[in-house]
Amino acid sequence: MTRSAHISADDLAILRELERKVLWLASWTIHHANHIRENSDGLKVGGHQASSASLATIMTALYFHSLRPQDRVAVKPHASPNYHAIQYLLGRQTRERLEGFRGYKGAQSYPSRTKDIDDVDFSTGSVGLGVAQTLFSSLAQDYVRAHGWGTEAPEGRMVALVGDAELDEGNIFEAILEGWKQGLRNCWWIIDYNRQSLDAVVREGLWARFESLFRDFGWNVVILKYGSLLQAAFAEPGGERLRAWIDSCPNQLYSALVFQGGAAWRKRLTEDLGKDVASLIASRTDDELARLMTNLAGHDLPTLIDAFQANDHDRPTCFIAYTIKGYGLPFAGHKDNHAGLMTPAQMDTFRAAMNVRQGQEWERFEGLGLDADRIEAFLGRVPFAQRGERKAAQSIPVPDTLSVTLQPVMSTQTGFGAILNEIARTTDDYAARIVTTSPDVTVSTNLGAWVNRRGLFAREAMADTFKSERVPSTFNWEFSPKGQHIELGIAEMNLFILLSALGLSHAINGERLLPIGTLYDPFIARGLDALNYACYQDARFILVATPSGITLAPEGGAHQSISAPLIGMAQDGLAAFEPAFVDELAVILSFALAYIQKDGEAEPSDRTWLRDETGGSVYLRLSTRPLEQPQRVMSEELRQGIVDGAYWMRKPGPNAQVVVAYAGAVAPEAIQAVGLMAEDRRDVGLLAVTSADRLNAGWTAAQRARERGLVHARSHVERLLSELPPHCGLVTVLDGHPATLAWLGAVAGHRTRSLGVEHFGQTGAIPDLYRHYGIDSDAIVAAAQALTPGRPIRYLRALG
Ligand SMILES: Cc1ncc(C[n+]2csc(CCOP(=O)(O)OP(=O)(O)O)c2C)c(N)n1
Ligand SMILES: [Mg+2]
Repeated sequence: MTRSAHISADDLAILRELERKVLWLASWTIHHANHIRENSDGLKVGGHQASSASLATIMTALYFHSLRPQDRVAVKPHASPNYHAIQYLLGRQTRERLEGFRGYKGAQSYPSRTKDIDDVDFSTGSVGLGVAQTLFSSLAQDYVRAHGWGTEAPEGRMVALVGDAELDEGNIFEAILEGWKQGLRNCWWIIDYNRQSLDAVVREGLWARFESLFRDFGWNVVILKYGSLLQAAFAEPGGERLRAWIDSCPNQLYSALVFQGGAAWRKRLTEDLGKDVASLIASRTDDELARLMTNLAGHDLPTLIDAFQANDHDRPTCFIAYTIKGYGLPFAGHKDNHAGLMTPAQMDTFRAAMNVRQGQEWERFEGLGLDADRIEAFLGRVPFAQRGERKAAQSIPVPDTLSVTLQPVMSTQTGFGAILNEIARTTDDYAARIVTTSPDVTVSTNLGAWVNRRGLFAREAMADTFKSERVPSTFNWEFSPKGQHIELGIAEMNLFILLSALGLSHAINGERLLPIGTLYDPFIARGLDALNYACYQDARFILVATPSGITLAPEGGAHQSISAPLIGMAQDGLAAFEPAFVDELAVILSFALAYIQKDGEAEPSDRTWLRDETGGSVYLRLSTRPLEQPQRVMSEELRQGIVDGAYWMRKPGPNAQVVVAYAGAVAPEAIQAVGLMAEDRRDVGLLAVTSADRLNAGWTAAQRARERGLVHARSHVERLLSELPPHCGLVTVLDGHPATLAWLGAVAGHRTRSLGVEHFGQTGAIPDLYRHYGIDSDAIVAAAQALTPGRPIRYLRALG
C-alpha cells in the first residue's frame, strides 16, 4: 500500500474508509432524492452524482485531515452532497436533512450559509463567485488583523474547491488581478481538473494556460497529476512509456477509456505501446488496470495529503488536481455524465460493492472494514471539527444623529461626502469600524474627504509621491496598514464580492466591519449577480450608488440607470432608499449603519410590517443634482417617516383631488407642480417617498398578515393613503422606471398615472431631459389634469 510521510498507516486506512463512505453517502443522498423520496413534481436532480464523485477524495483529505479549525472553504456547488455527507459523518448534519436533500427544508442543492444547518463557510451556486469570495475573504482577514482585531486567533486559509469549468467565468480573472494588486496571501484554490464541464470535455492543455496565468500573478502552482499507484508503476519496466502515453493522451480519449474500463485500457495500451508495457499490463487484472489508470492524484489520498502538508507558507496557491468526473461510479468519464444518475439497478450493484446492506443505507458506519470505535475516535480528533461555535461578533453602537452642515443648495452625493467627512473627524468606535471601497470611483463618488482623513489600506505602507514631492493635489493618496479605504480596480464584480467578504467579517473573523462601497448607479448591473450572491449569503454592507438616472445629464446617455430602483425593490436582503435631501440622507445613513448589524428574530413591526430586527444590507441611490435644501427641524415623526419610506411633504386636505408622490432628485419638479395646480385642484398633497422598497415590502407583508387573520395589520403606506378620498388621483414620478411607484394606486384603490423613464440614451441638460422623458413639472400637471375631473389647469392652458 502506498504511504504518506504525513499520516500514520492506521489513520490512512481510516481515511480510505471515509473516502468510500463520502462517495457512498453523497451518491445515496442524490439517489434517494430522485428514486425513493416521493417526488410529486417528477423533476429529476442532475449535476450532482458525477461532480461530487470527482471531489470525494480531495474533500476527504481536506476535511478529515488537512484543514485546520481556522480555515474556511467554498465548496464547488455540485459537490454539496459531499459536504453534507462529511458533516453527517462528523455528527453535524442530520439524517432527516440528507433524506430531504433538495427538498423543502432539506440539505441544500448548493452549500448555503443561510439555509443549511451544517456550518457552511461560504455559499456557492453561481459558478465563479464562491471562488472569488475566498480571495476577497483573505483580504478581509488581512484588513481585520492589520487593524489589530482578532489577532488572538490564528490566521486561517481561505480555500476554494473549484470546478475546472468555473475558470471560464470572467470574474475569476478580475479577482486574480485584484488579488495580485492587494498582495493576496493565505488563499488556496484547488482545481478539480476533471476536464469536463456541464456539456462536454474541455480543451486540451487547459492546465498549461492555468499554470502560466496563476504564476504570472504571483501564485504558487502545484500540479497534482499522478497518484501513488501510477507513480510506482512508472518505475516498472515500460513505466516511462506509459507516462509519456498518458501525457499525450487527448482528454476525450482518456475519458472514454475510463468509462469503458479495464478491458478497453488493456486493448488500447497494447495497441499503442505493444511489448514495451506488456509485463506492466499482464501483471494486472482488468480491474487492477482500471484502478491504476484512474489513479490520478486527485483520487489518491497519500499524494494529496503530502501536497497539502508541503505547501506550508502563506503564498496564494493554485493546486491543479487531476480527477475523473464520476470517479468510482458507473458513468465515470462519460462526457454526458453531468446530469447522470445511477439507475436503481446500478445503485444496487454499487451498494453491494460498498458492503452496505439494504435498509442500512444511512448508517454512518455501515459497510466499513474497520472497527466503528476506531473510526469514531478518529472523527473525534479531526482538526477541522475542533472549531467551536462561532464567536458572535459584537455590535457597534451608532449615533442616532449624524451631523452634517447643510449648504443651502447641495446634492445628496455632496451630502454623502460631507457626512463621511464628519464621521472621519470623530474618534468614535463605529468610525474605526467603517471600511470604504470603490472600483476606481472613490473621488467621483465623493469619498475623497473621507480618504484624506482615514487613508488607504495596504499591508505595507506606501507614500503618496505627489505629496512627498510637494506637488499640490487635493487628495492624499497614502497607503498604510491602518488605512480604512480599499481602492479597487474598475471591476464591479470585485466590488460586490469584496463587500460580501467584508460584510461577513463578523461571521468569518468574529470582528465586525461596517463596509460602505460606492459606484455609479448604472454599473450595479455590471456586478448584479455578485450583489445577489452577497445578499444571498447575508453579507452586510451599505452600497452607495451615484450618480443615477437621467439626472446625471451631460455625463452622458450611456451612464443612465433606469432599472436600478426596481433592482433595489426586488433584491432580497437589500433595503433600497432614494432620498432627495441631505437631512434625509443623514437619517438614513445612521439607520443603515445600525440596520446592517442586526440579526434578530423579532416579529415584524406593528407600524410598518417590516422585519427590521433581522437587518440586511442597504442601497442608497444618490444624485449629483444640487437641490435647494428644506430648512426644517428633524422631528421624531419626520425621522420615522424617512426611515419607514415616505412622509407628507404637504399633507393633503380632506377633499384632496390629487396627490403627487415623488422619489429622489425630481423633488423640485414635484414641488413646483403641486404649486402650479393648487388653484385648480382641491387639497393637493405631496408625498415624499424615500424608500419605495420598504413601503412596498411593508404593504405586501401587512396584506399577507390580514389574509392570515390579523385583521388590524396596517402598513405605513396604507396609513398614509387611507384618508384620501376615493376619487383622489395619484401622480407618481421618479427618475427611474415608472413601475417603481405605480403600485401605489393599488394600496387604497386610487386612479394612478406613473411618470418615469422608460427609454434612455439621450444626453443633455436636466431640463431638456426631464421634458424629453416627461418627468418635468409640466408632465406632472398634465397627468394630474388627465386623471382628475375639474376645470382645466390654468397653468397648462397658459403654456399651451
Ligand atoms: C453562473 C452560472 N452559470 C451556469 C451554471 C450552470 N452550471 C452548473 S455547473 C456547470 C459546469 C460545471 O463544470 P465544472 O465547474 O467543471 O464542474 P464539474 O461538474 O466538472 O465538477 C454549469 C455550467 C451555474 N451554476 N452558474
Ligand atoms: Mg469539470
